[in-house]
Amino acid sequence: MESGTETRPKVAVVVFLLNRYKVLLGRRRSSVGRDTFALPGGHLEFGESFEECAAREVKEETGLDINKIEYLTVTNNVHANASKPLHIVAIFMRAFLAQPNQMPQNVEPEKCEGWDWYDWNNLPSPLFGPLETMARSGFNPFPADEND
Ligand code: 8DG
Ligand code: MG
Ligand code: MG
Repeated sequence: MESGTETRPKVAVVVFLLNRYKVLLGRRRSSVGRDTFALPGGHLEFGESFEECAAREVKEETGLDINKIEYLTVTNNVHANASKPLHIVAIFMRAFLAQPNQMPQNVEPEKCEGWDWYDWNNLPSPLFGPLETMARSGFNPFPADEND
């Protein structure tokens, strides 16, 4: 196998951080999905639970503390057009702010232009591919009883 080519899929954990009817999104500066709006998240580390990975990635990328972390769904994504082909199994979680008045910080400015809250009914464009596909399919990350 050519050096630098991935030989196995990677596992990523991605978080719908919910606040009223808004989600936290940031415009990516990373090579995969550059300039698109995406959720906080990153790669599962050895020995981590999905919940631990969600809390760690959100903290590392936004400085926010989250709770009520729950599994939602999984997608299988082959990014054939990336500079280096990538195959990612993405575990989607949802969570809420541990302290409701926390403000997101752009802790990794080399990877993200900044974080902001976006209304689920008025999402920015372009969304990162896997997120775009989910939103278009009618997927809704909010708990069934959340209606404000
Ligand atoms: P790490 O070094 O912190 O572990 O990784 P990262 O730099 O934070 O990874 P990432 O690219 O932000 O996320 C890993 C993969 O997750 C990404 O390459 C593709 C997949 N992924 C999706 N949807 C989303 C999404 O909405 N947001 C993020 N961040 N990743 C997503 O399939
Ligand atoms: Mg990360
Ligand atoms: Mg990330």
